[in-house]
Amino acid sequence: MDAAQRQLLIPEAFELSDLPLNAACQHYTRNTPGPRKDRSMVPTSRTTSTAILLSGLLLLTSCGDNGDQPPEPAPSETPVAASSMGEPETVAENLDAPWSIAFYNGTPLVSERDSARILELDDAGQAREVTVVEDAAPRGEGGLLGLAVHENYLYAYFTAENENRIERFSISGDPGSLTLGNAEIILDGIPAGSTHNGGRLARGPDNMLYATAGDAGNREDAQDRESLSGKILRLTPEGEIPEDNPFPDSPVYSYGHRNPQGLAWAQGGTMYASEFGQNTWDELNVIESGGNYGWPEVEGMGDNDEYINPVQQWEPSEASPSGIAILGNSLFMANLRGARLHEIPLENTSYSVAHLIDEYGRLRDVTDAPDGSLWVMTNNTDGRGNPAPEDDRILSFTPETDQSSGDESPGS
Ligand SMILES: [Ca+2]
Repeated sequence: MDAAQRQLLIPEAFELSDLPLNAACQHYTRNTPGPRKDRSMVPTSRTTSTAILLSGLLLLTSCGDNGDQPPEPAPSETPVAASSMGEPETVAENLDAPWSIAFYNGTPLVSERDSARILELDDAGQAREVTVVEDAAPRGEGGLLGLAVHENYLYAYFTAENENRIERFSISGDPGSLTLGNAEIILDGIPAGSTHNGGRLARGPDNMLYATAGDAGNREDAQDRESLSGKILRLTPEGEIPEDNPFPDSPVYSYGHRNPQGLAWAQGGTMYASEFGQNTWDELNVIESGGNYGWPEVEGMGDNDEYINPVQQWEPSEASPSGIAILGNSLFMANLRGARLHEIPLENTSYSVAHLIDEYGRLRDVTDAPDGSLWVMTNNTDGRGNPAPEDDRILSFTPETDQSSGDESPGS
């Protein structure tokens, strides 16, 4: 863990004593409860756990239903700030089980899981089919999943007949007539299943390609570093193994994951990933090279130093996270079953605010668009939702932060 990460992890938690507790209870959800009943949380070398627990107890003891408590004096400085989402603009509608958004020179490209189509959107939100990924074999949660762009290439993660695979295609042409070149395999042999295919792709700030691979239903594989499932993978743009990967000759960057589906980096390089839990806890993790995130030995927070704890956890009914994005001083997380967008302030990642609860149904992805807005993708047409006539949709929000509590927003 580098200094920047440590700063994010062990931060102003104790400054919560300065926060007006009623205000904190109103706006923030404490999502890092103590250990499960069969465990005892003991102070460990991970100061993080202790800090989170202590700050959790502080709020838990203060967030009852009693609204009669006298107001606390207002602080001179609020340690966390939430955004108001405002009214969205519709970017696109009538998409069919869309999964991911990537931008090529400002033009949005969208994947559809079951049709295996890659679409480009024009300024009016009209979708044009650029291609259908030929080898995709959609089934269950598998199909055409994540997209990413690096230079003049589009990368796609998809479920093929017997595996998950990453391919890339050269892009040429102008908006409205983009054309893809022949498929080039970047990585194949990622185990596939009817569930837990991972599938998010992202270009890191180091210009490497990152991919999330689920455990494909074989949970023990997540701890097997020889297996590609239950991992976050890191490759060069050409599909080679970077020399500074943590394990020799391996694309494995971190392991012990169940079904991670969101990737984002903060200014300064801290890497975040969202992850579906099984029955108990969904996770937001700070990803370290070579880190072991515990699945299937631990779901959510544990007390074993071998495993890196999430910075925050949620019950699946209130989360079930897929895509994440960072805008300004907040991380936003799209949630399927929870049908909401979580905002996690980067300066205190053990807190979150829930936006859009049940307003647009299941949410698959969120991304920071080139115009500085936040695009949110719904996921109601894949058989698990209750689609509105316009679904599925991409909506553009311009979140406004209530209070500034740190540096000027860097923008992104
Ligand atoms: Ca974990």
